[in-house]
Amino acid sequence: MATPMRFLVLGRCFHGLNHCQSHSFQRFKALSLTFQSKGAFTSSADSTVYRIPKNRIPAFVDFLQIRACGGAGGQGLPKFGGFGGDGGKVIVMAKKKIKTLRQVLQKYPRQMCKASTGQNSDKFHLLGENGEDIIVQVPVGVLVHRPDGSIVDLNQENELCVLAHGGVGGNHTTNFLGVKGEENLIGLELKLLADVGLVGFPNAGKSTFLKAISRAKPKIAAYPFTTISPQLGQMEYDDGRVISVADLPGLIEGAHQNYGMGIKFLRHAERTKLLLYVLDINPFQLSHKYPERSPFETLLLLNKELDEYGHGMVDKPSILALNKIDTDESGKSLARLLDLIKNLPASLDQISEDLHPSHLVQFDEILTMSALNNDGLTDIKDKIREVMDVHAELRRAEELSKTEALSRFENVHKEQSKRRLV
Ligand SMILES: Nc1nc2c(ncn2[C@@H]2O[C@H](COP(=O)(O)OP(=O)(O)O)[C@@H](O)[C@H]2O)c(=O)[nH]1
Ligand SMILES: [Mg+2]
Repeated sequence: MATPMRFLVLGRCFHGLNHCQSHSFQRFKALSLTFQSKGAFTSSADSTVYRIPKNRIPAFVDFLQIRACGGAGGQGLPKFGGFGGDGGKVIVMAKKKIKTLRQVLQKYPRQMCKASTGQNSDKFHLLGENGEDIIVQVPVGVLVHRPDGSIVDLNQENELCVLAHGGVGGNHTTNFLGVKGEENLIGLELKLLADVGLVGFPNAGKSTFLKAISRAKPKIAAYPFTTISPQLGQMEYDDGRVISVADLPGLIEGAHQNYGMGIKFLRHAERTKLLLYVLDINPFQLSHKYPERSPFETLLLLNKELDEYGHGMVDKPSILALNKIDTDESGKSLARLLDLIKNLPASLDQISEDLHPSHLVQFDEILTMSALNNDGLTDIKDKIREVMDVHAELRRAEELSKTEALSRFENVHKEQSKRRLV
């Protein structure tokens, strides 16, 4: 069933501030949300590190503030012209073995990293030794927000960035006094690096799918918001290839307008190579406050939410998985839905305008499955791989043609300058 279809959606995002049980947790969230909406935070506004209370560490930490203090320089010895050692630096380094920011928080519970001071000069050691650097190991995929607003992306093993330089050791230019080290408030933001992102409204069967195709053990239940933090799973193929899948929970109608918490997790989908839209083929009602939506309306709404979020979500390679086909014994519900999808955009006329996304997603494949009964999953796995490879090939060809065009241009340019010389 390979019906490529045009679907709608784009815009700005807002972040929801809710589901906070305590004041302190609220503050942490507010902080991380301020930072999310600003894209960076200023050192003046956030002069104190917000400490995550030890008894309330969230299961999934995707933003962490750290105070980084470079070591002070050691004192020089003016009498003998001795130099103090330089203070140590605080460095952050991406390491594959570190999987979460929670691990970083556990290692530095005070959210403070202080490098050691340079050694003072004395008459036996005229040149004081430099202070030791501190290397904070973080997961690959962390973005470092520096106080000047710049962002450093650590997406390769061993990539590093200096958070705070140490002070210079005392010497003749400093009157032999050691200089204080830098003190910076740094934001560490984790964006998961997964190949595939699962998007869908609550109860669609995302966690069930993730559990069925990987060894991940997400919580599954027949009520919305069972999964409250992103879950990662590895999907293995017979030839040994592994594709990682992230379940991004909680998208709901109006998420981009501050409802729910789903949009907060969408940033983890920004780096995925493919989005798998999981849609229940049965009508869906989040709660009595919301109207019941037909599967087609739910699909449009999902498209709309992703469009409003922006960041090119609707332009990503995507597959639509129509789930719970086991519940549709007569096949009527599925047939109706496919019919509506096939007749887009004409079928939009039957739907209220406020559900229309402004850009329709272009699905590479539309497939059916029953995540619960393991039905159709092999097909989906194969298609995911195929679509990812086709798009990777297209990207490569695009880049190649760009470089070729560039080198052709350079050759012409060289020829012309030669002619001018003659
Ligand atoms: N009949 C049926 N139920 C399913 C299927 N997939 C998921 N469910 C059920 O739908 C409910 C919500 O599933 P879950 O995976 O937690 O949804 P999520 O909120 O999208 O993660 C659970 O009760 C699942 O057992 C399916 O293919 N068929
Ligand atoms: Mg779930």
